[in-house]
Amino acid sequence: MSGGDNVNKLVNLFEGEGAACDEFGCAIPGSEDGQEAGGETEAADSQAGLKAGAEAAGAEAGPKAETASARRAILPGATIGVLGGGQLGRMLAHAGNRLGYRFVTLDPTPDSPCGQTAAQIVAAYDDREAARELAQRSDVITYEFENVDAGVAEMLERESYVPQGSKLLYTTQHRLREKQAVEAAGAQVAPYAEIESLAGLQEAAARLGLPAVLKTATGGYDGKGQWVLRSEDELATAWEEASRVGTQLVLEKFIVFDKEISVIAARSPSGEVKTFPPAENIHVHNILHLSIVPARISDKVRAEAEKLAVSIAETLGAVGLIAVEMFLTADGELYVNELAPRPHNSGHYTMEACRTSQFEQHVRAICDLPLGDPSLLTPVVMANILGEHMEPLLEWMGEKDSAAEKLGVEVKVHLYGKAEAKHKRKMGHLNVLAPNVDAALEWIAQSKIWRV
Ligand code: AIR
Repeated sequence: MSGGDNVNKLVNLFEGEGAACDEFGCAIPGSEDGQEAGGETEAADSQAGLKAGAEAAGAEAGPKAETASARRAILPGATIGVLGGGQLGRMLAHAGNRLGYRFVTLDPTPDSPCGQTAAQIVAAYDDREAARELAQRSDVITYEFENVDAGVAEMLERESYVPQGSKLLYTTQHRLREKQAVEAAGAQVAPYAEIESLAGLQEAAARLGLPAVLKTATGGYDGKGQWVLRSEDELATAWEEASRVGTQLVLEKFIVFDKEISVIAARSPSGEVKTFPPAENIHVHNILHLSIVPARISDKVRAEAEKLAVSIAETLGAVGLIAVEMFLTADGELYVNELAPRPHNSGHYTMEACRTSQFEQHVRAICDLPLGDPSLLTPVVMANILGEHMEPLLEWMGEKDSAAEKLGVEVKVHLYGKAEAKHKRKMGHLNVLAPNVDAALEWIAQSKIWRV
């Protein structure tokens, strides 16, 4: 299928307003569907699906179809291309497959988590030819992590259809740009300073006060590229290590928080916005360990956190999901820590606990379908499974779990199909559905899975 065909296949539903564009990513899983994406059959099916959609759109599709502000609904049967082939893409593909979409992912690792469920182009993220092939084979393109090559995303935006756009990706790939954007949306961030030298670090540490966190402006996640500085003696070593990474650096004042929470908002090109219930997040060694929902926060904070996420999604013109991580201080102040323009680990709880999962919502948003109801169906705690937890997890899976029965919890297992169970690598997660979050936390405390 050619790029021109892709455009022709899109259904134009004009709303008169410009489609705000910004970008993220998601990828795909598994083999349960036995899907072989790519190929002729897929193209034919895809066209049939879109044709049906075009007919349904009826008289609304008219001369305005030529305008740049056209809103395009991508209907089931179409193929969604995903830059990045990790677990986020995998779960995105699972949700999208159920709706009738096909997926193709671009990832350098053969048999990637997403590639096990979708067709895969095995190539580096900055391989422009491979990216063009992805565009040829897709009706719409999304991304599943921020560190995809911004130049490639921008090229794809120009040459194919990337409803998220590359601008939000460009913003969130860089901590300084991200902080400025959050401030522009009227939200608070921790006091920060750009660092260009050891002297600059010393000056900023004196001004902001210690403890503080030195972070690389680009490239870090799950605690990678971060140095917590507690005393002046640590500055020189941290500078030496951090400056070797070869990216700009930011020093942030350490916010003494009561809780870390996150809200995931979804926004569609037509401007519909919905938020998922806030999650209360517990990190261990900078990696998310638990998301507790409902978060143990006041109704006032809950409402404020949701309002803030909506404001950020709207001000930044996000399309698809945007996760907003926040610190909540003891006196009720919220500080935005980080944004992620994609499905987020702290939204995995939605898979069984909400009427619509974050993955389905992302598909709906980028395809400009009406958004699903994000309401919570049950209390839940999501617990991550890292490489070191795999052995005890597999052992537990073969056993009858009387603690779960006693506590009235139901444990849903999600594994990502990663070949190597490296220490601290995210391999899967459990959604512990429970009558209340205390029962779920009790089951986790009794389990042997996280005792390693
Ligand atoms: N990811 C993206 N940003 C943060 C996270 N956790 C997901 C994406 C990406 C995968 O982690 O799905 O593809 C990479 O995981 P790993 O274990 O290969 O580093």
